[in-house]
Amino acid sequence: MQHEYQDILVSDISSGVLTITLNRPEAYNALRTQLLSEVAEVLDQAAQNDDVRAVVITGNEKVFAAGADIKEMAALDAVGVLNDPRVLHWRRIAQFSKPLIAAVNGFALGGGCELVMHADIVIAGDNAQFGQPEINLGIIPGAGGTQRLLRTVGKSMAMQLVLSGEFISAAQARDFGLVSEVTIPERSLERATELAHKIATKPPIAVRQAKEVLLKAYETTLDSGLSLERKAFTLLAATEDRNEGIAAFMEKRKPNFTGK
Ligand code: DAK
Repeated sequence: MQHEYQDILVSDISSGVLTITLNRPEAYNALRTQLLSEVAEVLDQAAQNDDVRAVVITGNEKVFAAGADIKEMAALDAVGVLNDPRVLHWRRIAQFSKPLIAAVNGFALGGGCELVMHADIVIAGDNAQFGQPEINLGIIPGAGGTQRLLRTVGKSMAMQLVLSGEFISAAQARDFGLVSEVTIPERSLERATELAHKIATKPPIAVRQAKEVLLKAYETTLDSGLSLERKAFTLLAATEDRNEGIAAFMEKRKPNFTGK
C-alpha cells in the first residue's frame, strides 16, 4: 500500500525496506519546501523505527527531480534565502543514519542532482541525465552541490558541470563515480530495491557504523578517519550480532541478526 502525502508517496515497510516516490509529475518533481519537508519527515521517522533497515528514493520514468522549485525560489529575496526552511530539511536528509538508495530515471538536475548525492548508493536507468544548471539562473548549487560534487567526481568534471550547466549521461555519471550501476530504465527501481533488501538482512548496527565511518572520509584526514574506523570496529566487537555472525560462519549456517 502507498501512503499519500501531498508531494510524495510512501510505501508500507516490506522486509525492512521503505520506498519514497517523489510525486509532483506536473512540475517535474521540483523540490518545493513542502516536498523536502515530507522527505525529511519520513526519513526522521524511518531513523526512529527499528523495522526500517534501508530506504529507497525514486521519481518517475522521465524525471527524478528537476531541481528546486524555480517558481517558489523566485519569490525569495536575500533575507528569504537566509531564513529558508529548506536548509533545515536538507540537513535532516543528510543526517539520515540508515542506508538511502536512489533509483534515478530521467532528469536529476540542480537540487535533484544534490538529492542524488545525499543517497549512499545510486542506481541509474540509462535514460538518466545529471546536471547542475543553476548557473543559467544566475545562482550556484545551494544544497551541497559544489562540495559533494567535487568530492565525488573530481575537480575538472565538477567545474564542467557547475560552470557550463551541461548535463551528463548515466554512463558518464557511472564513470565518474556519481552512480554505482546503470540499468535499463525499467530495472533501476527493482535493482535499488534488491540492494535495499539485501542490506536489510545485514546486522543493523554494523550497517549504520559503516555508513557513518565511510561518510566521515569526505571531511576528515586519513589519520582521523582510520582512528574512527578502529573505534567503530572495536564498538562492534561488543555487539551480539558480531558474535552471531562469526558463530554462524563457524557452524556453517545462516546468521540470525537481532540488531543487538
Ligand atoms: N521548478 C519549477 N517547475 C519546473 C522545474 C523547476 N525546477 N523544472 C520543470 N518545471 C516545470 C515546467 O515549468 C513545466 O511546467 P508548465 O510550464 O508546463 O506548468 C513542466 O515542469 C515541464 O517542464 P518543461 O516544459 O520545461 O519540460 P522539458 O521536457 O521541455 O524540459 C527540463 C525539461 C528539466 C530540461 C526543463 O524543465 C528545465 O530546464 N528545468 C529546470 C532545471 C533547472 O534549472 N534546475 C535547477 C533549479 S535551481 C537551496 C538548495 C538548493 C537549491 C537552491 C537553494 N537552499 C537550501 C538555499 C537548488 C537550486 C536549484 O535546483
